[in-house]
Amino acid sequence: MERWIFLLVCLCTQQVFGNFIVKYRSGRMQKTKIDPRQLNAISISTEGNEIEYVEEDRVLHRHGYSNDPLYSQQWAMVNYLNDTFSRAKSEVSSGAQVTVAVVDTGMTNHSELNSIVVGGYDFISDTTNARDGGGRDSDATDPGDYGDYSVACSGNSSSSWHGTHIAGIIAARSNNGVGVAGAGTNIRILPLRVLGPCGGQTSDIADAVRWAAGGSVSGTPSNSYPAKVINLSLGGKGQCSRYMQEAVDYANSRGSVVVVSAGNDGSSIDSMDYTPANCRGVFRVGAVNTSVGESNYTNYGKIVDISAPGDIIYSTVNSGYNSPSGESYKSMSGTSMSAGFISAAAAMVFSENPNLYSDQVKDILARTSQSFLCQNANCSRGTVDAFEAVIEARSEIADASFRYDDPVVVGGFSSVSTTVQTTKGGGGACGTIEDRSRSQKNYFGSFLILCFAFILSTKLSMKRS
Ligand SMILES: [Ca+2]
Ligand SMILES: [Ca+2]
Repeated sequence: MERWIFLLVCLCTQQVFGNFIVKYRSGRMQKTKIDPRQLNAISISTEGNEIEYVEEDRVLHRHGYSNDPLYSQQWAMVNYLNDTFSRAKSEVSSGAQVTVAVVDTGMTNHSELNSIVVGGYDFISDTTNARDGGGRDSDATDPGDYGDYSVACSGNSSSSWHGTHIAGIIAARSNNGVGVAGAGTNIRILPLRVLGPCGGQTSDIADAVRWAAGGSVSGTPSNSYPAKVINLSLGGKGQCSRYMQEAVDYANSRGSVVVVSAGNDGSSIDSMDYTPANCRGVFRVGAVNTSVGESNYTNYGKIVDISAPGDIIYSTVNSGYNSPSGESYKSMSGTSMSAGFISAAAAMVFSENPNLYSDQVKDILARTSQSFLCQNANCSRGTVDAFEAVIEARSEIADASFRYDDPVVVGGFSSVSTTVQTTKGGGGACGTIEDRSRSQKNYFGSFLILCFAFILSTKLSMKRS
């Protein structure tokens, strides 16, 4: 008897689940939840007003959802600030193309990136650290930053594929039925190789920044793809080098935003010299975790401009342990990843409004950022809201005289030095503190184990009862 009542309730409620559009010949439209089987009743009740057609009142969703199979694991796309990056991508879908320079370990062959990679250059001067048989050249391919007998300075036994990971965060192809979705769109990636197994020399990194912005560097051909955004997910302790400061100043004068990760020491960089985050005119990025709270490893301080997702970020890599092999995916954590998200957001602001000056772009990103749970007294100004930034950019009028309120000024938190430094840490790519390589298979394995444990516990409890 109870089962029949349940079935009856189901049938009754089923009738009101659908929404329908009833269009009358008179032109009138009526919304109804009435089951189509009762349409005769409607027709009669409207006193002969003839129905032209009836159709389901379908619910449509905004664009920005993804058919990329790893998308559900990209919390920074799916769960962060009401999927702000996906919404921003929808807003700028018809915007201008923007070049983002990824100054990092170089690039590997990857179907999620190949079609958007342009130009590129290898700026590593030291032939041992270069691991490609020579110094600077036009091939930005990442041969791997693993440590071995020839380069004992590396702390990594395996290669990080850090540059490929950052590029994927910024702009991996979306809705192509493969892998992940990048945080940005309308982006071309200019890969510039500066980090080898032993990190990278400041002189090489600074030259890459200058060249990325369209400047000339002795011994290199001109750059056909000047970058509006330059991503530096790297750093090391020390004062801002004068040579680096000159390169950053030049990039800013050409209208480029230089995005720099704040580092992963869990320390205040107001009191600890950490570079190039302490250089004047860079845009410094800290990390937030999956709960949109300050990540426990992130550097912080008044000089940190903005925060972005940094924990467990899925992106493109290579499957090779040492040398490149096939394309792959894995998650990494760190302010390096956060910088990638800011570069994507900055690129989309430029895409929406290509006339804006770099100081305006930084200001828009900082101004539209959202508050987050801060463990320390001096967190960044907020965590990035890419959608709000893009909307704000739409109505902003280009202003060459506008100056972003940079917390690092001449004679401020740091001074410049003439020492050329080697930036080391984390296997060359400082900013990555964690490497949680998990294949889909591993997730499926964990799922099976959980299911098995659940069934077992259910059977055990059933036996007891
Ligand atoms: Ca080389
Ligand atoms: Ca994809």
